[in-house]
Amino acid sequence: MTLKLHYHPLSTYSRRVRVALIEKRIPYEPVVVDMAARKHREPAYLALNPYGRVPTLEEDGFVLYESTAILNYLEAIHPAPPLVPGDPRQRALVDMHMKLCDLQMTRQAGTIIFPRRFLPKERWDQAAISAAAAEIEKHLNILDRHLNDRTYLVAETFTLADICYLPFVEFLPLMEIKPPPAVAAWIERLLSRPSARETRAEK
Ligand SMILES: N[C@@H](CCC(=O)N[C@@H](CS)C(=O)NCC(=O)O)C(=O)O
Repeated sequence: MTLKLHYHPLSTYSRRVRVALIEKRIPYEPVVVDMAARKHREPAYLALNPYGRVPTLEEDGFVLYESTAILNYLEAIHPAPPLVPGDPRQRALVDMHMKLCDLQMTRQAGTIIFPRRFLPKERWDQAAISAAAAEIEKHLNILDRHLNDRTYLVAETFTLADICYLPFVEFLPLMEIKPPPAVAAWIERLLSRPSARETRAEK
């Protein structure tokens, strides 16, 4: 059984999966998709993932995309060490936070991170960037109240919910968003993990 991960080193969503693979010590074959050369838009890759996005996981003919689905699959096939709590309520809370991360943070972050990383300033949509930043700030204030007396999002252990946020919170300085105190402390905990250091994007 060989796991192949099609990814890009600068991709935030791919980094979620790379972090989980490292945390769980799962061997895999990394396959870099040369997005600068538009390989993700070519028929060979679209045959795997018709949305032309990374990451995509491939395992003996089984193909899975969407980072959160991949995270849940890795948890199912490699339950140890666990990245979700066994208790059904705690597990449901992990799912809730994973969903909220995509709804309240990553979509908005994409509006800011992509142009700031990859486009010249003249092409930035400042109104869209400001609106997205305001939404993220509102969300971080909610998270701050939640994290006030907690180490991680759920059950005092590092879970898939924290992993979902990890690649995105690294870009708060680039987004010119200052995290409130409990969020800042949590971010420091996340980014100091060896799996975070090992997968840090260059840009
Ligand atoms: N919802 C997807 C998002 C994946 C995604 O948007 N990946 C970006 C790279 S970080 C991508 O492939 N973008 C290329 C494109 O949309 O053309 C997931 O969770 O995997």
